[in-house]
Amino acid sequence: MLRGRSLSVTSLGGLPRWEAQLPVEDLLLFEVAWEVTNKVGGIYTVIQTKAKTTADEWGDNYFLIGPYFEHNMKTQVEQCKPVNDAIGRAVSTMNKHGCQVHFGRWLIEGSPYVVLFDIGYSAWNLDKWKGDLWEACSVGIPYHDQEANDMLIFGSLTAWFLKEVTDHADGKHVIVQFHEWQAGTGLILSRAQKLPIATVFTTHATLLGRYLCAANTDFYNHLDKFNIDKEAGERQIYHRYCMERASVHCAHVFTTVSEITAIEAEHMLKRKPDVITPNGLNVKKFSAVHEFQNLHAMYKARIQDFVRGHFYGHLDFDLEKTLFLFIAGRYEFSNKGADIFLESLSRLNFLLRMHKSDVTVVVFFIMPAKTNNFNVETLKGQAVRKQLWDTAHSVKEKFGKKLYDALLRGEIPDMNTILDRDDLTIMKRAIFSTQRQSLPPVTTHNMIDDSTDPILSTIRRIGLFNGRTDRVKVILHPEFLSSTSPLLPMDYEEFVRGCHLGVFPSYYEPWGYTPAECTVMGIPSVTTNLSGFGCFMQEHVADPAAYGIYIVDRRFCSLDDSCNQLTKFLYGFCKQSRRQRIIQRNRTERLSDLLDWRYLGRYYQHARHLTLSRAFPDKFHMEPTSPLTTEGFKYPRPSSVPPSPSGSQVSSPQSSDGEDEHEDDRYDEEEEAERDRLNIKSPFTLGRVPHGKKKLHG
Ligand code: U2F
Ligand code: UDP
Ligand code: G6P
Repeated sequence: MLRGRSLSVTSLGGLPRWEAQLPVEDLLLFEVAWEVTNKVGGIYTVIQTKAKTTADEWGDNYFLIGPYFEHNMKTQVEQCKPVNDAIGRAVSTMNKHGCQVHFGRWLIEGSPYVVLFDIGYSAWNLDKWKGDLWEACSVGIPYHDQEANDMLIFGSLTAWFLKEVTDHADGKHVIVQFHEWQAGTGLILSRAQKLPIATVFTTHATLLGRYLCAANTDFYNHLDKFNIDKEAGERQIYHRYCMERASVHCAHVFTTVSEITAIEAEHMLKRKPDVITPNGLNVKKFSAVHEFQNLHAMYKARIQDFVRGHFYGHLDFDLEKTLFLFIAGRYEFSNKGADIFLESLSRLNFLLRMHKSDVTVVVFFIMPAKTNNFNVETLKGQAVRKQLWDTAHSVKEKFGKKLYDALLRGEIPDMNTILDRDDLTIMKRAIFSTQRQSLPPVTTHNMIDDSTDPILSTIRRIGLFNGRTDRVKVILHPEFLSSTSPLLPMDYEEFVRGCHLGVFPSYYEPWGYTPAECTVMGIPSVTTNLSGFGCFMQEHVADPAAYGIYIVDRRFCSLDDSCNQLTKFLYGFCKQSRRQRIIQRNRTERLSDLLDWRYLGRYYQHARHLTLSRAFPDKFHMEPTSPLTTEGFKYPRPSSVPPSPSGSQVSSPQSSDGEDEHEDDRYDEEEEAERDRLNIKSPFTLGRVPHGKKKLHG
């Protein structure tokens, strides 16, 4: 097995400053991932959101390599001819030799070039490629693991392609960044062939970390105690683990998405990452500062409508005093923290009832599971709501017409007779139709594994059945959201904007895009100190809770204490007035700059510098000089917050009893924002890589 150099971790704060910018016109940059144009999970979000800043910097010298799927190609890619000669030759040579390589522009922001390999079309060569991999690193792949076999085909095609490109690169140096073990075989095979490329391997999670956490092991306290080969073998992922570990050790530069995953990687993969590359987003700022608040109000109204239908016959709670909470993502019950969320909801329900709170909490679980479509009761709810709406509308029309006629005659109509007996009958029948024998359903779909489903089983155990007296109501929507859904026609972004709080108390979360996405939309969220995002916020924000980022401690305390802390956060959130929530949302949104690729992209730039200097030390003998000055960069505590908060409630915006004073608040908040702006330098102005004059080539 080829071994990369052993290097020290470069922490976020201590990122070195390079003397000059890379001469991108003399370089070619490739990023390889299974999720290029192919949405599976978070890596797609990384690549898709980063494309704009990378394409802006690299122009026509930036290419993404991924798998070809007909549907993805048809819907996302515009086919075109490669302008670059080396790429053009590589594509046509491979196509002449029995492959199907597609080239085009990915129709996303930045429209980067993509090279897509048809995996099935090249499967004829699998046995030979298995031999190549065995020769390169003595890793064999069992025939029944189709996914691993597909990854081998993908990697072999990638290495072949890179060979063709480097053979005709015309003096251009090539950097290739491979994401996750799925793309890693390409790296192993390229290095075995000694291709002249500078490589970066980025892991977004480790295979063993994911498996061991899902098995409910006390992972973080036993990091150095696992017999990793045995664990991988017992889970029948030994060959995948070998592919992952070989990729890590073959790379010139190894990176991961957070400090916490760096520690995990050091133990599970036996190499310390060289650079942490935190995940960013493509942040769009609205021209009007309060636009995102208006969007919240608009989409909240849509969620309220759904809730009206879902809880028909049981709408004895005030929707204006109802808070919408949600958890969303892959259905990994304990890794994603759905277990402690449910436990805390049960405690929250108790607290709200005990304190006779008039606040109701409706909690959505958006986690895909196997279903047999929507259930009848849920669909009926929306039909009943629509029927009531239609009844109200037709009675209103009749009423309006009679009123209008009376006014034309110069009369004030008699309100007691303006509605006739028929109208009253229609209305009474409409009300009768809202009677139901059962409680509002806990799930919107017929679940295939209803009796063993972990969320439903826990709900049964804690008894959160949407009863009238429950202040916490639960709705499991076991499918990702879509604007074409007949039930809740909203896409995920609209839904998030309409909610009050995202709750992501994950145990295993290398980064965690969901709370980051909430932040840039100005929606507060709960995260943990075991998620990359949570640790990043802890490092860069002085009082995260004041900014609407609640960080649950899942690392240094017991499960019960974590539940208590989460319950405290939730209860504190429920006690906020509308005014406080508006102020808090404004603060949350102010953190967006920190998560923008325009800022975080620099860590990728750094990794590229580093790999060039290691792969081609004669040409790129660049050594980092002074550290970048992001060290110690922190959003200060908001100016209106008392100096020493002792809990979430205190560090929340100042209390007010009024519920509808938001117009005034905007003024206060603008003042506060202005004061803070004077204190905070935007992260963009800190530690900019200077435009260097120095020539980089040796
Ligand atoms: C990390 O997340 P990943 O997306 O890399 O996690 P994977 O396990 O590799 O892929 C997502 C899985 O979820 C499934 C899909 C994959 O097995 O089949 N899935 C699904 O079944 N249905 C869907 O609609 C969506 C996904 C990491 F864990 C995060 O913390 C990071 O934020 C992320 C990016 O760095 O990488
Ligand atoms: N997501 C989505 N639709 C939904 C719920 C979630 O597209 O209905 C997306 C969400 O926007 C996020 C991703 O799923 O980008 C989950 O990413 P995260 O990093 O939180 O977890 P991962 O699945 O990568 O471990
Ligand atoms: C936004 C809107 C306000 C609305 C408020 C409701 O700020 O601009 O008009 O009153 O949302 O906030 P809430 O937290 O109660 O949903």
